[in-house]
Amino acid sequence: MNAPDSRPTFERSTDLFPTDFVWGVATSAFQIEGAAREDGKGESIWDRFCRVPGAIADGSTGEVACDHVHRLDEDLDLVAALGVNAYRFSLAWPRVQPGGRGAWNARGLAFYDRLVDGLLERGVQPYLTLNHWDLPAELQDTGGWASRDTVGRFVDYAVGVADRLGDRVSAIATHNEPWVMAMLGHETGEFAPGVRNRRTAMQVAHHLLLSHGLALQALRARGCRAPLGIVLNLAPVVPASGSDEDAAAARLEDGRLVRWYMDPLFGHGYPADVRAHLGADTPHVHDGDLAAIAAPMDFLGVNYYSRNVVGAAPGPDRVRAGAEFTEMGWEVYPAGLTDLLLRLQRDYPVPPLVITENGAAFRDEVVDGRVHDAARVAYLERHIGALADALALGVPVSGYMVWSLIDNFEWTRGYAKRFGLIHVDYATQRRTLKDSGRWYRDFLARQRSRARPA
Ligand code: IFM
Repeated sequence: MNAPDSRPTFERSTDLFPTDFVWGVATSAFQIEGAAREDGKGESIWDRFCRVPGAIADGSTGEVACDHVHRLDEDLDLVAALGVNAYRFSLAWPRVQPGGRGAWNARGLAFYDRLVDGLLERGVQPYLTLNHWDLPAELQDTGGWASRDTVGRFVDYAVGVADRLGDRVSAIATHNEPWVMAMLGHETGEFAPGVRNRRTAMQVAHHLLLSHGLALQALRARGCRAPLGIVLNLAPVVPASGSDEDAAAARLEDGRLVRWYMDPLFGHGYPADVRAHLGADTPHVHDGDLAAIAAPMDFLGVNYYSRNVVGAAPGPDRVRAGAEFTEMGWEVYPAGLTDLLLRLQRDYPVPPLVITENGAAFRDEVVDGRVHDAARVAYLERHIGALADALALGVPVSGYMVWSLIDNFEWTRGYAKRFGLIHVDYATQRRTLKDSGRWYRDFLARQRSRARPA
């Protein structure tokens, strides 16, 4: 009989991860790069939006951010030192094609050549995202994502990038979180470009999905061999009480957040209940659009932070009494990741799933050269444990990436919210590995040691 395994549950459950599991960290261009007006880069809608008085909580911008463009080698060394085997980053479209159409910027493309080659030299797989929100401002001037013309511009951009980098990257995601771009950018107007119109928001969501599907078709026709997919922000949506009203509100919110994207991506078209709710705000869909959106994907990226608790009327909910919250005000709810993954597998013929973002903002301070972010360590450990649970139940998950490699520009919250495994002192640009970064590094080393023959 084998001796009982006396290791802690977390260690035992993480034995489940296959030795070729993709472990990574993630960032996005606008949030870290800086160099906003250098080397021929064009203006993005976020460059513009940051100048709107009151738009960003601390009045900050992405002009310098983590100064990543000037510190590329140092930052890639930090990626490698964590022992990850993948790094997810995005291209700033206006850095490589300043106006969003026509001429390409050789210096911008050269930067991403260096980034991709630098990862490969360090044994790290590049996971490329084409659009993490920073649309060229010139395209906004001609209607932005509300205009069907932008769909074609995006497909051209995707083909140009894939022609240049596609042979060296391990994955290409078209868009990051279309829900955010559509709803926060065009319904509530909290995010760039700051439009407040539900009809426009739903048309934007449709154009994002359409451009995703057409880009996949175009890249495959071009012979691009990198696995292709999209990244969605998803969450289990839970009613705030047992009332019928709250159940109906949660069902509708699930429709707007999850089914509005998942259903058409997997060939079911837009959900009827949400279309009925939207009425005249339902987007205009051309013949053939839904077939294009349903182009088969090689992977689906899932960004998970928390569950959504939804009630028919605003007010406190009992569901989360006693819960722990991050600095973003998001509930720490690891079981939601297991629930979500099981639900995706149950309801859709999903391709391999990659957790493309998971992480938390906490109030971090450097004390004697260390950042003791025990709450983030606990968050990561519990979520990786929840992922192991999903794996044990047979969900096809092939990767997990922490958001984020490094503290960065947290959109309308400015620099005050810190998600990094690495702390940034923005006055000096000094990087300090947090305890969570040490923890992840050591966890990954243990994962690697399992891969070696005994
Ligand atoms: O920082 C963002 C990221 O850009 C997209 N997903 C959520 C993160 C935390 O808010």
